[in-house]
Amino acid sequence: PHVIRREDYRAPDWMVPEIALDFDLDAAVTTVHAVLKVERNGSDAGPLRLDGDGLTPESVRVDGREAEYHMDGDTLVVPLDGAMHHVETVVRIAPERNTQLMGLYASGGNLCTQCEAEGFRRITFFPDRPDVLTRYRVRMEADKTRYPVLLSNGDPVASGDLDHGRHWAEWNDPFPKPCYLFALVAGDLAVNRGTFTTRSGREVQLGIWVREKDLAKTEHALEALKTSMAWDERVYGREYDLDVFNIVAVDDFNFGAMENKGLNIFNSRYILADPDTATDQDYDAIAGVVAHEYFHNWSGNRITCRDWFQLSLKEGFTVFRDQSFSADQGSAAVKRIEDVRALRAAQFPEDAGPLAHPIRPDSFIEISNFYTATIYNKGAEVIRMMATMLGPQKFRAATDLYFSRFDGTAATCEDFVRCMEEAGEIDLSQFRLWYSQAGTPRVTASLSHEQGSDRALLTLRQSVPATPGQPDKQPMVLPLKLKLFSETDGSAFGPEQLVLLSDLESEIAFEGVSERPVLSINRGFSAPVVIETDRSAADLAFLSAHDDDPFARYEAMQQLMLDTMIAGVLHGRTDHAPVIEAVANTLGDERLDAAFIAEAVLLPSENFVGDQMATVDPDAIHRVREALRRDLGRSLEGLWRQAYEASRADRFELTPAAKGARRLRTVSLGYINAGGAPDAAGLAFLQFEQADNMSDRQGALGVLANGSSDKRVAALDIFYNRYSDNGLVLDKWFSTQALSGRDDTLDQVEQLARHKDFTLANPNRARSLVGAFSVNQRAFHDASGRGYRFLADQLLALDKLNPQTAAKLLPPLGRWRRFDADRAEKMRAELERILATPGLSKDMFEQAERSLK
Ligand code: B3K
Ligand code: ZN
Repeated sequence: PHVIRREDYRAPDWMVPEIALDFDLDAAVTTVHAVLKVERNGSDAGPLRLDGDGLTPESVRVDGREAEYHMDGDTLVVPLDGAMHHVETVVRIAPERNTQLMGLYASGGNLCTQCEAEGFRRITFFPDRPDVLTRYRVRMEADKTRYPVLLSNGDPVASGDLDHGRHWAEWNDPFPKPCYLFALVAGDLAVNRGTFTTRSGREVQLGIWVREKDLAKTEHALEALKTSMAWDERVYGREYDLDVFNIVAVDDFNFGAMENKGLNIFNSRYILADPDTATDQDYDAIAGVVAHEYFHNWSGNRITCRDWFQLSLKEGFTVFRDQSFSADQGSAAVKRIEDVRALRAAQFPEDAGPLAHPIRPDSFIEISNFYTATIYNKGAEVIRMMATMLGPQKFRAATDLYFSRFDGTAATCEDFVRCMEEAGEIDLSQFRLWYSQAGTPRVTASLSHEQGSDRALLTLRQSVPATPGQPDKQPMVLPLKLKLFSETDGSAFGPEQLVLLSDLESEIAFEGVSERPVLSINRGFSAPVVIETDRSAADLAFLSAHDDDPFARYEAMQQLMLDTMIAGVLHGRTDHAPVIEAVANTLGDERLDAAFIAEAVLLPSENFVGDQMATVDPDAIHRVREALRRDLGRSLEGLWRQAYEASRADRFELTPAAKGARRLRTVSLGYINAGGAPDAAGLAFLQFEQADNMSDRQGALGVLANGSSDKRVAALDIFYNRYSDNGLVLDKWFSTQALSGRDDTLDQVEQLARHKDFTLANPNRARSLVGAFSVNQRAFHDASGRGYRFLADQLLALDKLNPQTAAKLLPPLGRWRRFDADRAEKMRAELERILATPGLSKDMFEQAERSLK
C-alpha cells in the first residue's frame, strides 16, 4: 500500500469554489449528479484529478459537452485546458450495501452520510482533501413516506412534492467548506426543537432528530447544545453563524459523532438519555461530545486543516475546549482526574508501543488509523501546556488572533503555534518538539535538604524514550507546577511555582525552607509526563491528606497504591497498612466531596499497574490487586458501610452532588463485596432491583457480575429481559460481562460472541464485547493464547465488513513486547496470521504491520 508523507504536501492543482449536488435517493440505488465549478490553482497545466472510491462514472461532461476522461485506478482524470470549467459527473451508489459506514449508508431504515476523513469520494468524484473549500448547494429527492425528512448542511432553501409519492428539498450552505464536512440525512425522524439567541441577536433554530420512540430521550442533548453555544461565546468569543443547527442520532456509527457544518451526525449513544437507561457517565459524555462537535464549528469548520497531518490542529484544540467546558459544569478537579485517567489508559500505552506517533505524524497509509488518543488527548495536553504558559489573558488573545487570522482557511499546527507566540509574547521554538517527537517524557525529581539549613535543592532530569523511527530525542519544554510542604504543620513553603524544565537536567534552589520539605510536583498534571520521585510512602500519605491541589492529592494516593501493588508483584509480599490508612483518612475527611472521594479511593487499574512493569504478569497483578481490594474492604468495612448509607438518595437528581453520591455508593458497594461481607451480594442485588436509575443498576450489576453468588445469573437475566429492546443498554450487558474479573470470563466472552444479539455489523456492539474484552488484562492475556485468537478471529471477520472499526480494535495485540516470551510469541503469531490473510484492508494491514515491528 501507498505511504503518504507530510513532507510531500503540495497545494491543489484545481480548486472547486462551487458544487451543485443532486441526489436521487434510494437505499438500493442512489444516483448522484454533481456539477463542480473548477478553477485552476497556480500555473501547472495538469489535468483535473478527481478522487473516487469504488465509483464508476456514468457520464462526464465539461461545460455542457460529453468529455474525454480516463480512470487512473479509482481516480477520474479529465484533461482540461484553460482556467475555469464546469465539470458534471453522474454516478450510482448502493447505500444499503455500504457496511463500511463511510460515504452514504443506511442505518435503521434511514440514510445518512459520514465523510471524514475520506468518505466523500465514495459519494461522488471530487478532490477529496481538506484544503479544497467549496460552497455547496444540495438537492435531494426521495420517497416521501419512507424519507419524509430531508436534511443537509446550511439553511433550507425550498422543498416541494413530486409525482409517485416522491418529494424534494434543497439546502444551501453559504460557508465554503472541505468535502469531509458534507452531510445529508434522509429518513423518518422526529424532532425536539429549541432555539438559541446569539449575543448579537441571531435566533438559531435547533433540532435534535431521532426516531419517534426516542424523542423523550433528547432533552439532555438539547440543553447541552444551548449551554455549549453560550459557553463558546463567553469563553472564546465565538458565535454561531447559521440560522439552523441540526443534530441527527443514528445507531450505526464508526465513532462518537461528526461535526458536519450545521448538521452534526451522532452515534445515538451520545444523544439518547433518560435516568432508566443512561448512567451519569453517559450523561456527562453526551454533554461533552455535543459540546465538542459544536465547538468544531470554529475550531475545525470555520478554520479547517490544510492536510490530514494537521489533524490535531482541530482535534487537540477542540478536545481541550470540551474538557474546559465540562470542567466548568461540575467539579473541575474530578474532571481533570477523569481526563488524566483516560490519557493514561489510552495514550500512554500508545506512546510506549509500536504505534507511537507524534501529534503531528510524518506519514500514514490510512488516515483513519490516526484518529488516536495521541492526536486527540495528547494533542489537548499540548494546547493545555501552552495555555498554562501564556496564562488566561494571553491565551485568549492568542486564540482570538488565531480565529481572526485564519477564519475561512485551511491552516496548519504551525499557524496555531505562531499565534500563541505572537499574542503570548513567548518563544516556542523548543516547545514545538511536542509536535514532532513521540513518546512520553519521563522526569525524575529528587529533593534534598541539609538538616539545619534554610535551603532545599530540587534536581530535575528529563528523558524522552526512543519510539519507532525516532531513536534519539531532544530535551523538551516541560511546564511543571510545584510546591513544597512542611510535614510538621501541613503549611506550604511559598506559593505554587511554574517551572519550565527545558534542559536535560536542572537544579532549583528554594530558600526559606527550614525543615525537610515534601514535594508536590506536576500539580494539576501540568505536563503529560511520567514523574519518578524518591518520595516515601509516608510522604505520599501526607500529600494525599494535606496537599491543597486536589489533583495532587489524588495523584499521591494513586502513587502510594501503585508502589504498594508493584512491590507485591515483584516481591510477593507488601505492606497494605499505609494504603489502608490513607484511604481511611480520605473517607473520613468531611471537607471532601463524594465525587472526589470516589475517584481517590479507587485502585489504579490492572492495565495501569502492568504499564509500569518491565514485563507484565497479568495473573500476579490481578492477584495482588484483588488482595489489596479485599484487605481495604475488610479493614474499612465500617467506613464503607457508612459511606454507602450516607450516599443513599430518596429521589433521582442530576446535580453534581447527586452524581458524586451515586458514584461513591457503588464504589463503596464494590469494596464491601471485595471484603467478603456475607451480605454483600444481597446488598448489591437489592440496589440492582430497587434502583431508579441506570448508574445504580449497572453499578450493582458490575459488582454481581464480578462475583460468584447465585444472584449473578439472576441479575444478568433480569437486566437482559428488561432492556432487550434497547441496543445501547444491551451494549452495557455485553461489556459488563466482558470486563468481569471472574476466572471464566474468556469462556463467557466466546459464548457471548455467539449470542443472538451479538453482531459485528453494529460498531457499538462490536466494541461492547470485543473492545471491552481486549482491555480486560487478565482475561485477554490468558496464558493459553485463546484470548489473542479470539480477538484476531473477530478482527478478520469485521475487516470484511468495516475495516476502519476493525483496525481500531487491533492495538492490544501489538503490546507483545511487554509480555513474557510465551505470550509474546502467541500474540505475534496472531498478528502474522492477520497479515497473511488474503484481501486484508489497508487499514488492518497498516496496524498489523506496524505492530509487528
Ligand atoms: N471529526 C470526527 C472524527 C472523524 C473520524 C474519522 N475516522 C469527530 C470528532 O472528532 O469530533
Ligand atoms: Zn473532534
